[in-house]
Formats: sequence, C-alpha cells, structure tokens
Amino acid sequence: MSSNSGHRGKQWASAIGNKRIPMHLCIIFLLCAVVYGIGRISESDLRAVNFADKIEGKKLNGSLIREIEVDSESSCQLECVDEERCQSYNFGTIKGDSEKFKCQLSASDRFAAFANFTEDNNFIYRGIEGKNVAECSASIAGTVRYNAFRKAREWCNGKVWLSVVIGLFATEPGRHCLDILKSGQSRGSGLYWIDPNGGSKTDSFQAYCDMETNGGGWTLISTKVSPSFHFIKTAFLASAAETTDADASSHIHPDMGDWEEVMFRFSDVNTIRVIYDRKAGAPNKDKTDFEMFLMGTTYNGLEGRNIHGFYKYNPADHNKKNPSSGFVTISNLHFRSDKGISETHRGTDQWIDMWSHADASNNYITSDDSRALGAKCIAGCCYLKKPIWVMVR
Ligand SMILES: [Ca+2]
Repeated sequence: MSSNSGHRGKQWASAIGNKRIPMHLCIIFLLCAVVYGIGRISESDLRAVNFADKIEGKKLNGSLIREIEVDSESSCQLECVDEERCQSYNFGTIKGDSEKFKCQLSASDRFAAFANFTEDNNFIYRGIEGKNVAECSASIAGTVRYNAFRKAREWCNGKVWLSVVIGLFATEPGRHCLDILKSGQSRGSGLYWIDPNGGSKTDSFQAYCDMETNGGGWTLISTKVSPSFHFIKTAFLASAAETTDADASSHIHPDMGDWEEVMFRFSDVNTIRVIYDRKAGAPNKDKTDFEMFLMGTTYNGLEGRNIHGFYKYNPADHNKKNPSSGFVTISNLHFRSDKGISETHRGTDQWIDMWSHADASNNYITSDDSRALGAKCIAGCCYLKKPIWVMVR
C-alpha cells in the first residue's frame, strides 16, 4: 500500500502541474487519493483472522499469552481474534472437571517456534494464516475480522464485509435458522449457533441449517437411516440438531413454536422432498396428533391416519403447492417414534416411508431382496442406507 501511495502521489503532482491533462483524469486521481486515505486510516483498526486447517494431536509449548476455559473451539477462535498478540492456539479436546475445554492462546506459531511444536493427543493446534486483510474478496471468503473502529466483528462473504455475524459464535446466536436467513446473515448451508429460548446465551447450541432448499431457513432436528432407530425423541437433544450423522434424533425445539413447515429430504438429495405445512389443509384431530408427535410430546400411535397439509417436490413430479389443486392428504399415515413414519404399505405413492420393515408393496424394491429392510422413500423415490433428514422452519 505504501509504495502505491508514493506512485499515486507523483501522478497527482504531475497532473496538477500539467494543464493538458483532461479534467476527468484529474477527478480519477482525486478519487484514488481519497480512497487511499480511507484505507490508511482504518487499516490499523482492523484485525482480520483466517485460521489454517487444524493439526490434530499436536500443541505448541511456550509463548503462552493465557489459558482459558471455553465451551467450544469456536469460542477459542473468538478469543484469538480478539487478542491482538494471538498467532495460534492449542485447543484441548478433553473436557476438564469444569466440563469445559482448555484454550491456550499463543504469541507464536509452529513455524517460528518449530522446536516447541510437540505431540499431545489431547490437543489440536490451529495457526493463523493471514491478518489485517482489508479487502474482502472471494479468496478470503469466510474470514472474520474485528473492526476496532466500529467495535464490531465483521465477516467476509466473498464480496463485502458484513457487520454482523449472527450464528457464527456461541455468544452471538440466532434464534433459529430461518431467523438467521431473514436477517440476511446466511453464509450458506452449514452449522450455526442458535438460541431458540432467547435470554441467556449459555444454552445456545450449534444446529445444521439448510439455507438453500425451497428458499432455505431449515433447522435440522432429526436424521434416520437405521430401521430400528427412534427418529423422534421425547427429550429435546441439541446434539441431534448439530450432527449430520446417519442417525440422530430429537424433536422440534419447544421454543420454536412458530414453526410452519417440516421437510423430509434425503441427506444428499435435496431435490426430492416432502413438506408438511401445518397451516395447509383442513384442521382436524389427526393433524393435531401429528404435530404433537413432531413436537415430541405424547403421541406414539400405530393406527393409520389421514394427515392433511403435505406437498411434495421431485424432478418428475413438480411442486404440488398449488392452491388450484389444493394440498394433498396422505392416507393412513403411520407414525411411531421407535419406527418412523410411513404412508400405508398398501399405497402406491410412497410419499414418505421411513419405517422399520421392508416395503411390502414391491413397488420399488424386489420382495426377495433382504436389503429392502431400511429402504427410505420420499415422493416415490427410494434409497437404501441414505439418511432422511427432518428439518423445520
Ligand atoms: Ca438461551
């Protein structure tokens, strides 16, 4: 930047002294000088941090700025961002007596203090790749910086610095994925910190957000592939919202009572999905039972029920959310927390089938194929061993 300034300074001087240079060039030079001035003023106030890939089973000894206890590695990163001298950190992977993790901020890094970089299976090490990055561009997308001038953290989306980073840290959670999307702070699908019950942020947790499918804003609550796995639990488990493992279950968070839609989609095929819209279709007792079931309250029935308010999308059969044709009722839906939910096996549509038994209709899996046990079907498309995600917004 400083060599550029000298160069531009010379050009500016020659432009002043040479009356043959057109006026519009003078204006360009003036703008350059103004832009440079702003850059110089703010640069020292900006601390941008890009973390390198983690190195497991290693730690850097010495050069310790301080050791603190944190809830997650994200909090440790945040401490390093806020600490002017921090060049790297060791993050302890084993919780201590206080149920927290160790976070050791270091004033050096593994390159400068190579001899002190040692093996330790209870730690991971992460260094800083770049600092004081003033320009937000695609090459540093995802970088976080602390803007001391504005006293705010900023996040580079690949084009501009966003002044708020909702959901990026435990201390700045969103309420749920849809709220984060509506705030304009979506950083694409991935993990975000959320705090559905508001108030104290100490009980905020990370949840996986689908920010793309059908407009985005979906919070993951459950994922199921194993036939016998419970897919709705009566106790709310925040850990199920975070993991995208094959099997992890919870129910809609009780403080996300304003939910309107529940989506059933394959973990890696989001073009095939069924969405339950609680505001669609005629209200009735069966619908109420289904909603209680999704909220993890009391319902655990085996009987076939007619459930209103579904619509589906798949490449062959486009979105049926069409007022002229109305929403569709799934006939004889079975739902049990210890098995799953499915349209009756006598049906031919297979809108939803995540039951624990083989598909007796033989529409999609041959009856003599034992692999049929555990096949998951959505909107007429069935897959083996592919988790169905249950998401809410
Ligand atoms: Ca809270």
